[in-house]
Amino acid sequence: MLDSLRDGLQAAVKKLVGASAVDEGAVKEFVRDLQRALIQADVNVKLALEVTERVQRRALEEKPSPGVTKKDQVVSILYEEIVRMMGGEGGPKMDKGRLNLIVMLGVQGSGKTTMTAKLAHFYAKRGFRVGVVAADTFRPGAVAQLTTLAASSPGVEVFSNEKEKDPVKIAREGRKRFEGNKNLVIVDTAGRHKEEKGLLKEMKDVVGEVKPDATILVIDGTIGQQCYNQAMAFHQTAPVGGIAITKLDGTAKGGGAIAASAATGAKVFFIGTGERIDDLEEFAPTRFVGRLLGMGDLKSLMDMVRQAEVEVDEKAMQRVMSGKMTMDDLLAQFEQMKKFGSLKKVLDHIPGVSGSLNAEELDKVEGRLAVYKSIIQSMTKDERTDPQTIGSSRLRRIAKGSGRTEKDVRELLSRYKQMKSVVKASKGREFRQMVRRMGGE
Ligand SMILES: Nc1nc2c(ncn2[C@@H]2O[C@H](COP(=O)(O)OP(=O)(O)OP(=O)(O)O)[C@@H](O)[C@H]2O)c(=O)[nH]1
Ligand SMILES: [Mg+2]
Repeated sequence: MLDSLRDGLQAAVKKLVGASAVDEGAVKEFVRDLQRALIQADVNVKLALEVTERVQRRALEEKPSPGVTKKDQVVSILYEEIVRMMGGEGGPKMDKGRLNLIVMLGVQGSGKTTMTAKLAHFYAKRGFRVGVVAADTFRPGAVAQLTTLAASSPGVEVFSNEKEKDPVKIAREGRKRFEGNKNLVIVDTAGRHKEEKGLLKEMKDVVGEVKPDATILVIDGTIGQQCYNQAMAFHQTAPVGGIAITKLDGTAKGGGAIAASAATGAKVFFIGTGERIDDLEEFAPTRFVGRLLGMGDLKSLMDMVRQAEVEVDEKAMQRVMSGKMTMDDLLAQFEQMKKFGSLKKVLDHIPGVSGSLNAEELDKVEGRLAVYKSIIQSMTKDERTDPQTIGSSRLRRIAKGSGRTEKDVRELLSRYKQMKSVVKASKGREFRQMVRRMGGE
């Protein structure tokens, strides 16, 4: 599934990661590769340009956080921008304590009836009392189709009235029938040809009658570029609450999912991956994009990068950069480094994007950090702020207090000095090198 988009994006990422340096030229080439990959995968041209434009601007303007290489940063930006374009995580808001109403919309053959049955099954399994309403009076055999599909999920009840030709009335009757004894009602509607104004009007009337909590627009994932315009047309008639993309098991290129969600601002809630009733996946953009980019656990990587970013104390950073580092700052830096230690583990799981610190170096650092930490904790407040006041008698006291040797204390003091000058000289650029020095000799 989604082979074209995945191959295209992965090739672009691979090329970037293989580049000797990520300079402006490399970023621009990366962006061109992305554009090609997105457009070839049916993402609408305007949208592809928009997203790659953002990637380019951020890649050129933003600095990577400490401990993150430029390459990793650029790949994370791409990831974030695609996820953003897709509107983030989500599904319809459901509450078992009330009647939840969903109306399915979509053109002919998009997979509405199948999706209706899949959703009924999905929510019935999760303890909902589900009723479905067959409000498709256009397609011969529509009621039989829905009844047959729904029959494979016990507990799901189907309402139909084959004598009634007005879908609005059927919707009203169905709603009445299920009110009080169901907590989820899904209305399947007719889909005629997409150009037909009648469909949009009928849909508007049904939505007006049922007043659903959410409309779910069903889009055939194999229709490619048309996804965007189709989603847009529906959205202008009745606000689309969420999207279900079907037939992503076949030759679909996947760009449609991105385009439909961008056109409506609505999230993709579900994807259909086959004709069977349980060929349904809840859609998670982070996982979807992670899969596209071929990165297993990219989300946890992102979470850690973000966490590390949040916890960098800006003032402390300023002090460190300007050479006025205290022992407390140093201690805070140590804590940061430990995080990079675990970050490294995540980076290792990602092919081609691993960081440049090796595990042995980090282990050594971690061992020494524990020693240094206990020493700093045995210092007085004044000593921490101004370690130069530590003469030989204080040094003895600190060693004793921390249960470490005087040699350890001297080592820490000399590391401190060394670090202070290194950091000052490089203005923090050489953070990684600094970590290496800490593990030192
Ligand atoms: N491979 C595959 N086929 C699907 C999927 N979803 C639906 N289909 C098939 O697509 C065809 C149309 O599906 P329907 O559910 O009848 O579509 P519809 O939107 O209700 O069609 P109308 O009622 O005529 O507007 C059927 O043959 C389904 O079996 C899917 O996720 N994967
Ligand atoms: Mg149907």
